Amino acid sequence: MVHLGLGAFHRSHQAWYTQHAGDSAQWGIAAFTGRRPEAAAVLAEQDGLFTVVERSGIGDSFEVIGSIAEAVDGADVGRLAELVAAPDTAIVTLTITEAAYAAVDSDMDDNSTPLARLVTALAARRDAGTGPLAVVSCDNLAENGTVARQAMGVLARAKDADLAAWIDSNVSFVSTSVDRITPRTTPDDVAAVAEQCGYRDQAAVVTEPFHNWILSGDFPAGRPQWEDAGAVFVDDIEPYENRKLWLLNGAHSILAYAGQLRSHSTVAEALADPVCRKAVEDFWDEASHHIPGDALEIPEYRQALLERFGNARIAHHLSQIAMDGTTKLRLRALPVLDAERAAGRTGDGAARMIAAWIAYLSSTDDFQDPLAAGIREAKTLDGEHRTAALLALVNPGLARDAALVAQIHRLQDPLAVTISHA
Ligand code: CS2
Repeated sequence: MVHLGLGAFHRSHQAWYTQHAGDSAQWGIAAFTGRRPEAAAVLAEQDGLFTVVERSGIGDSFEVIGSIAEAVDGADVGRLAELVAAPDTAIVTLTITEAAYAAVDSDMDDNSTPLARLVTALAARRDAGTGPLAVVSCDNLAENGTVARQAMGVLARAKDADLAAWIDSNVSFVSTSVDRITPRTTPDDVAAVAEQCGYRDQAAVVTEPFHNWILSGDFPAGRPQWEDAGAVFVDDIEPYENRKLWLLNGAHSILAYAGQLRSHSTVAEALADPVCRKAVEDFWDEASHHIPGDALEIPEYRQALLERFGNARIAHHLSQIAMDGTTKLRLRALPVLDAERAAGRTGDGAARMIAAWIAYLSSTDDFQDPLAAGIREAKTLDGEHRTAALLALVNPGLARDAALVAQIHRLQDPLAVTISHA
């Protein structure tokens, strides 16, 4: 397997699942870095080995994971092409961030983005004649396999029409819903492993005991028996994706923006604030109208989320979740807002997530977003003009809807949240 986006989440999720597959001895991962190229050297020095610390509310357990066979700087497109072209390679998994799927209209040949690099590597596989394989998106997007296929299609067509046709008939794009709360590793985490295990592990990763992986699609060149580790293969992934993206990730975004406005720094702290918790539950009530039926056990799922978010032994920093808001809100707030308004309701719960983002941006200049330049420009405006300009970055249609602009503007004042729900 080849992986793009070697970070904490890959280590606690796909690498962990592969280690726990019944046939794990037959598989190894060559993992390429994304935003943090230094991660490759750190892991390479440890022969790819690292510790997964499962941190529950009452204690830690430690396990060394050996499924990463090679860790490579993502800029090494030569090595990527060689490995993707190799006959033994069956799967390419992706954790490249939600924003990376939108960034496909940049210069196609410069190999600076993960998907452009993958197109180059797939050309090498076509030339080598090593046959079909699966590309498995593990980013928090609805229908992420389809989104990956479309983005790759745009890039491949710009490069060479034959390659686009080859990808169409040889690459299976698998959609997946992934879940395991895994904050970025901190020096304290490294120290905890040193103390408990007696060795220094710079690539250790702290995660919750919970893990979930739902997959839908074909693996023409085979796959590890991930079901042995709890992965579930389904025909229709959409309800699972929506449940996870809206209930978990949507709540995270509310907590990230409203929580920081109210001076909290972690998910557990924000959830313990009744104002933030009410905002989350209001949004969940709205979202639940649009997730089908009993099979998805929404009340149990919500209860489990409250417990997972409440695990204060995991310091999940709101600042990490807050980044890339324009992309995340499109996926987490807009579908619920649209569905609620189409049903003749206000959508205040979803609108409040967007309002909290705007209020948060108004309160800080320290944010990260693919549309940061546009955000800085919008912030030079005041009042409803600012609200409209920021909404336009999420979706231009929102900004043209005067009633919605006024609604979201009104919901921004965190005091308004307090007064209406206290
Ligand atoms: C979070 C996710 O940072 C974020 O946007 O919402 O990383 C979340 O922790 C994971 O999807 C949990 O599976």
